[in-house]
Amino acid sequence: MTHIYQDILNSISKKKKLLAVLIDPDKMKPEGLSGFMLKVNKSVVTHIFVGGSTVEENVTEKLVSEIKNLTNLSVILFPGDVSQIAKSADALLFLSLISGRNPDYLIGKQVEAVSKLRKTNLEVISTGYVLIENGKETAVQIVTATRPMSRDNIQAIIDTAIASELLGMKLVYLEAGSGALHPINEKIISAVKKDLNIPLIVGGGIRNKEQLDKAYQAGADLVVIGTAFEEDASFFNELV
Ligand code: 1GP
Repeated sequence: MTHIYQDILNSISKKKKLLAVLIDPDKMKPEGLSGFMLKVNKSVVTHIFVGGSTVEENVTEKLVSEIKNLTNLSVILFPGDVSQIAKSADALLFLSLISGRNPDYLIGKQVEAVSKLRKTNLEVISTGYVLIENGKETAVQIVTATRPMSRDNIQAIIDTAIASELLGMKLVYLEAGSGALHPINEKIISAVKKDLNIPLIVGGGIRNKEQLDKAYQAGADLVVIGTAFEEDASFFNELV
């Protein structure tokens, strides 16, 4: 069993900011993986997240084991569905979509996952997943049939994040959605961070160093970037 959560806490206590690259099994071409991973290994990326909203059965397991052969970084599942549980990964974000009111994504899928998790050694990290509107409809919203939270109602976002901490969750993930028009704004990040005592992940729509730095300055402990790396791998060099 890994100690990824403890390592995240240790990094935060040393004021080290963390960066995850998100690899979507539905989008990553097998022939492009080794070149992509070379760039990841040379970059400032600290974690690899694997997951997507619509991924075919069995694709994730194969991809994760190939990734593990190509890097020493921790691979953390960020699953859109139970079928994306892969035993060769190191850890799993056990997500509950607490911004929505769809029981399937609050607790149904989690119950379904347990029999699969029993057959793995994955470190399971419970995570309150908060989807916030970003200017366009996102895949998460469509697949989960939930509405994102309004970015204007910051108090409701804070209360949702704190509720997940009070429920005993270990991380909060503020999500604008993959390819979001507007990343989560600094006002929201800093307001949530001020009241929260567990690590804060921020992702969705971050496409340049300035946006990344703003997220860190506002209080994100770990930032997740997918699309910007997928579309232009030279983005890795920008982040030195
Ligand atoms: C999506 O937060 C992640 O779940 C990353 O989003 O692809 O927009 O970087 P991007």
